[in-house]
Amino acid sequence: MITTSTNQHLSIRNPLLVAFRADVVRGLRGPVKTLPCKYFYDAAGSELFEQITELEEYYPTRTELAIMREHAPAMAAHLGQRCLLIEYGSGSSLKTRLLLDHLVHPAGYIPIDVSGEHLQRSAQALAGDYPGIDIRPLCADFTRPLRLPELSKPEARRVVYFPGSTIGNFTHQEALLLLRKTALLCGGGGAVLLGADMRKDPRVIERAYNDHHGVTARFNSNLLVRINRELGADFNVEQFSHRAFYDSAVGRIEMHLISRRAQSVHIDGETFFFQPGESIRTEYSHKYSLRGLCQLAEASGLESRRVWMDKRHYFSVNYLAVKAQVAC
Ligand code: AVJ
Repeated sequence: MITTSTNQHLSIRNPLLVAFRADVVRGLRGPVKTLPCKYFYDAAGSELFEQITELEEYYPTRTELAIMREHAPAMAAHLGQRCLLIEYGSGSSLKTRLLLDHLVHPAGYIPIDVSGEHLQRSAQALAGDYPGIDIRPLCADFTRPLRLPELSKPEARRVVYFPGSTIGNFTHQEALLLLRKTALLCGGGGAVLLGADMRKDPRVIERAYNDHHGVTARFNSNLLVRINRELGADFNVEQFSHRAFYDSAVGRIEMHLISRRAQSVHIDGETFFFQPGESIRTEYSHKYSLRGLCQLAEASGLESRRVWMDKRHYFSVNYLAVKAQVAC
C-alpha cells in the first residue's frame, strides 16, 4: 500500500503550502490561538469577500470607490507624468482602473498579488484595455522583500497604491515596518497612495462585520474549510461560530471563531485542543483617525500631503510622500 499522503507530497514541491502549514500550526500552538487573515483569500474566500463588498452593511468598498471616482483626476495629478505605479494586493484592479484612466504617460504598472491565477487573468484584461501601459504582474507576498521587474521606460517617480484598507489588518508595529520598507522601495520623490478605513460610530463599524445574511460568518469559517482541504486537517466547521466586535479603545475590529464545545483538531500529526468558548482570532481590522495616519506616515519616513474623503468621513485615501532624506 502506498501511504504517502497527498499533502506531504504537495508540500515538498509547493513552498506556499509549506508556509501555510507552518503559519497555521504556529498560530494554534500558543496560549491565545490565532490564524493569519491573509489566508482568507482562496477562490471561495475571494468570492465571499466580493459578496461582502456588496452588502448593505459593509460600507468601506463602496465608499472608497466613490472617493476614487470623484478624485481620481486629482490623485493622478499628484502622481504626475511618467509615474511607475505599483499596487499591493491588486486583486481585480477595479479601483486602479480609475487611476490608470487619468495617468499621463505612465512608465508602467506592477500589480502584486499572491494569487497567481487571479493576477494573470486581471493583468491580461488590463493589457487589453490599456494597450499603451507596460503592465508587469508580480506574483508575490508584498510583506516580503520584493524584486521588481525591469521596465522598458524610465520612471519619474515610484508610487505604491495600497487601497482597500488592507493596512488595517496590520498591527501598528507591522504597519510601520511595512510602510518604512515601502518608502525605501519608492525612494526619493516617491509616494504611497493609501486607502484607510476611519474611526466612526462603533455601531456602524460593528454592523459591517456582522451582516444579517451571515456572509461575513461564512467568510470567516471558510478559513477552516481551506485548512481542512489544503492541509488535510479535520476541523468540524459547524462547531465554530463567528464573532466580531469593535474595541473602541484600540480602534479595531477583532474577528474570532469560537469553539462551541470541547473538541480537538488534528493537523499534520499534531493535536490541538479547544475548550468550550475558546476562540481563534482570525483578523484585526484597524480603523484610523487622520492624526493616527499622519503619525504613522511620519514614523515611516513619509509625510501626508493630501487626503481625500467622503462627506461622512467614513474612509480616506491618503497621498503620503517619501520624506527627503536628511543628510547626516
Ligand atoms: C479586505 C481587510 C479590508 O478588514 O474590512 C471584511 C476584510 N473582513 N469583512 C476588512 C474583511 C471581514 C477587509 N479588508
